[in-house]
Amino acid sequence: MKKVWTVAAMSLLLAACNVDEEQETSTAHGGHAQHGTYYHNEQLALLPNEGTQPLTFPPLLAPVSEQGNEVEYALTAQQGKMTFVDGVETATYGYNGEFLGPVLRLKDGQQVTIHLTNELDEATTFHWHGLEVAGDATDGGPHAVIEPGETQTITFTVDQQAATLWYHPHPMGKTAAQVYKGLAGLLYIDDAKSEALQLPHDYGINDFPLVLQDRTFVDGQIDYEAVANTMSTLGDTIMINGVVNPAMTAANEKVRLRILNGSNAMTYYLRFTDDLPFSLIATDGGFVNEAATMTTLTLGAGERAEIVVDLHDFVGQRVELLNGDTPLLPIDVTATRQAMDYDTTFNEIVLDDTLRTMEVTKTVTMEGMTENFLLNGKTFDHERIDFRQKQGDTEIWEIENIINEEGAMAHPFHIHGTQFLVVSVDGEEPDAAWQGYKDTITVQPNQKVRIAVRFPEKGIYMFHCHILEHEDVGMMGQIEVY
Ligand SMILES: [Cu+2]
Repeated sequence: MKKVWTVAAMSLLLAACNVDEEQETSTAHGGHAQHGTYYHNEQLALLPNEGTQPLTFPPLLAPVSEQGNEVEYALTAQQGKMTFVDGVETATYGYNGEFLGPVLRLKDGQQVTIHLTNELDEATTFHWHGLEVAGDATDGGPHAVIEPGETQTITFTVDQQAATLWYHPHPMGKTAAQVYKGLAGLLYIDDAKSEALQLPHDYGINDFPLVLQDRTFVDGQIDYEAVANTMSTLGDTIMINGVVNPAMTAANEKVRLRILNGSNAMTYYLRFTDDLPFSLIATDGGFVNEAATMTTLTLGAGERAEIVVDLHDFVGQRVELLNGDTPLLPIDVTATRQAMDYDTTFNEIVLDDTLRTMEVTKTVTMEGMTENFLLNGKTFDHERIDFRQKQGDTEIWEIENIINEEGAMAHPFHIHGTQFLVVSVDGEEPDAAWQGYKDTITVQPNQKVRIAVRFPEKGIYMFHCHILEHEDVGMMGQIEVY
């Protein structure tokens, strides 16, 4: 048994407070918090979902043009209006709509052109989280600013395996507010293998996107400045795909849930009623080798997972997706389809001895809980290049979440422009949840994680904490890939 400081930041309604306590716990591997250790405080922040609104699914973005392998899209960041609270019009942001954005569905090998328009009153960027593209304006980091009224066009060739990625703004110091107001969308990559696999793939029928977010409404408004908390802006209200108090209906078959933690700061501890087992089939960057049966899954801010859950035995019943013990999403099961047998073998990821025994060449410490959020003891400087790495080379990075005088909390560590493999967690094999390609890992206090990182493209990329409040105050560094 190892002693770990368990410290979580919570905000309940508008009040925020720190909770410090020390607990005996075994080491949490692969982001799996043991029951009752890291999340009890965060859970307090979320009200149970009453399931009063039908869940909707974002539209699939239609291309502006498509010719053979070349496809062209247009995305506009704009202001909008929604009704979340009865009788109140809420000012929002959205992509090509009032709130959130459409699903952009690309295929491996496609030559893609996207016209990016900013119709907001403030500067923004369009970042493709998890997409392996050049680290220039294409990646959409804080350097790739698009001013109000401007349109910029990016082009790239999709060169990565099938995965559930996402897009969101990344302007320096403004990311948290813009995402909170509604700028986020899903980006699916399909490839020949994913199209051939036997898996639920009917969008909105048995293959459901779930964008998990939390908000605190102030007089019915999404007022980021009023609720912002540098430690972590945690809401009291769950919102899925932009729907407050959602409930969904599914047939009595195996359904696929593509889950994005699109929250600013919240970590979700996902499970189903009565600990119904489910299969993890994909992580951030693609399919896992073999479907992994589990009953709980931890998803920090920015992380994704694809799971398949079998609803065959629940006709006429309500199965609930939970966050710890709090209802997140009721699923009403109808008897309209039959459960099929699906593939359970997907990928051929090899974590060989070469990777396991390679020396660590880059180390990143993460620290901070209340005020000073630091990577390697520093805050972001756009004129400082923190690391350099050669295009195509694999290097072992060691990410450590250290405890300092402020305390400590879990930090989701994200690197742009790469899908990496977790080599070890505190010297041991990662759990199933971290055995696929990842671009974001939620590292617990005192945890040390080694990852094998390779950048297929060149440019300057960000690496940062994906708690957006921490990112905005500079818990971010830059790597130049040459
Ligand atoms: Cu952080």
